[in-house]
Amino acid sequence: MTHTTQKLSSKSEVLIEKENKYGAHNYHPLPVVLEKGEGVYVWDVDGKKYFDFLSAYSAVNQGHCHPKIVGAMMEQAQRLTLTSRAFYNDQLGVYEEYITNYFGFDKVLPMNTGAEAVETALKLCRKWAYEVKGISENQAQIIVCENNFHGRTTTIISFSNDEGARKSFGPFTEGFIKIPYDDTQALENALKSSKNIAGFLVEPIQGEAGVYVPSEGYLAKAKALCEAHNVLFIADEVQTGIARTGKLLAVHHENVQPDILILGKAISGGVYPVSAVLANNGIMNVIKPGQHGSTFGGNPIAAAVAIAALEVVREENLSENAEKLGIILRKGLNEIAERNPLIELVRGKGLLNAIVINSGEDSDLAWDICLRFRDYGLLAKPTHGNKIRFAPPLVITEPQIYECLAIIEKALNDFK
Ligand code: IF1
Repeated sequence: MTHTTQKLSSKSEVLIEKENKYGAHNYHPLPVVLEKGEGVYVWDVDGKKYFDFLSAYSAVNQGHCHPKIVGAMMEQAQRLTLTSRAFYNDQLGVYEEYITNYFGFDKVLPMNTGAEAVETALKLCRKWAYEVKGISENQAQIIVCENNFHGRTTTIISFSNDEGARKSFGPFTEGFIKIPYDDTQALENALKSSKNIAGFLVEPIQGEAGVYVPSEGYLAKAKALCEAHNVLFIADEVQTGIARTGKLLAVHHENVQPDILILGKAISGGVYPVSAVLANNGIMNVIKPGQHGSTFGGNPIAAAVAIAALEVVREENLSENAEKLGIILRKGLNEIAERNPLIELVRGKGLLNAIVINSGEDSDLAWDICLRFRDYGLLAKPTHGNKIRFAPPLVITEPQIYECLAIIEKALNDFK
C-alpha cells in the first residue's frame, strides 16, 4: 500500500458522531458526509466533489437534484401535499393514466417504499390465488429465489436467506418456497410439486447478491413456465427498473411482460419515496375498497414527481445511455482486471455493475478500496464482503466514465 487513508475533517467527525450517538446503529456508512448533489456529482461538507457510483442504490438514475423533477415537487408542494385517499386529488388520476400507459398495464396501486410495494404484490397475488385461481383459503404458496433481496418487512425477511437480516426477528410468515436463482429446472419442479402455487417472485438481476445476472433466456423461460401453470410471474424491478440496466425494465431484455410489476426507487428519481405495483384488471380488480392502502400512497407530490421523473427517462434517453455506457464501463473494468489481478470478475448489465475483489468474502479489502476510491473522488460501497457495486446516475457521459475508470485503476494500483 502506497498511501494512507485521508483523515476526516472535524466538521465531518462531529456530524458522524451525532449519527452514532443519536441514531440507531442499523447501518455502517462509508465515512463521508454529503451536503450537496447535482447530476453525477455529490459534495461533502468540506466542499470536496465526488462521482456518485451508488446512486442511492439506483434511486437517483436521473441524477441528483434534477431540476425538472425538483421543480415539479416544489410547485406541487406549494399547492397541495396530501389529501389521503379518503378524497380524490387532481394529480393522482393523471399519474395513474400516465404510468399505466408508460409500462403497458391496466392499473397501478401506488405505495411509497419498495418493501411496501413488494408486500402489496404478495397480498395481491395471494388474493388472486384464492378468488380467481381457486386455491383453498390459507394454502397459497409463492415461489422465491435464494439470495433474494426484496426489503425489510417481517414477511419479506421471512423468505430471505441473509442471516443478518433475519436473526432474532422471528416468528416468520409462512407460504414461501425457496429455489435456486437462475435455475428453470428447479422452478419447473417447484411448479409441479403442488396445486397451490400462486406466484413466482423474482429480481431480473439480483442486486444485493452482488449484481448477479442470470443466464440469457432465464426470465423468458420462467415466464413461460409460470404461464403454463397458471402462476403469476412477479418481477421486482425496484432496483433494476427505470432504465438502470439499459432497457426501461430489465425484463424487456427478454421481451417479458410480468403479471405483476413492482417499482420503487427511481420512479421518483430519488427525490421522494414513491413505489408502485402494476397489473392488469383480471388481477388488480380482486382488491376492493378498504382491503389495502396507505396514508401517503398516491399523494399529489408523489404523483407530480413521478410523472416528471419518468418523462426525464424518455427525454434524456437514459435507457440508451445506460446500455451504451455500461458496455464502455465493463470493457474498461475488464482491461483494468487484465493489468491488476485484484479484480477477479466484472459483471453487470447497463449501468448496474459490480467487480468481485480477489480476497474472499471475509476480508476488509473491498472496504479499504472503497475508502481509497473516496480519497480519489469516487463513492462506491462494498456488498457481501468482496463485491463493489458500480451504478452511477444514468446521466453520466462517456468522458466522465473514462475519468472514473482512471480513478478506479489508480486506487486499485495502491493495493497491488
Ligand atoms: C437497504 C441492497 C440495493 C431492492 C429490491 C425491494 C427493495 C430493494 C430489489 C426494498 C431495496 C435496497 C434497500 C437498502 C439497500 C438496498 C440494496 F443492497 F440491499 F440490495 F439497492 F442493492 N426490492 N434495496 O433492491 O425497497 O423498501 O428499501 O424502498 O439499506 O435496505 P425499499
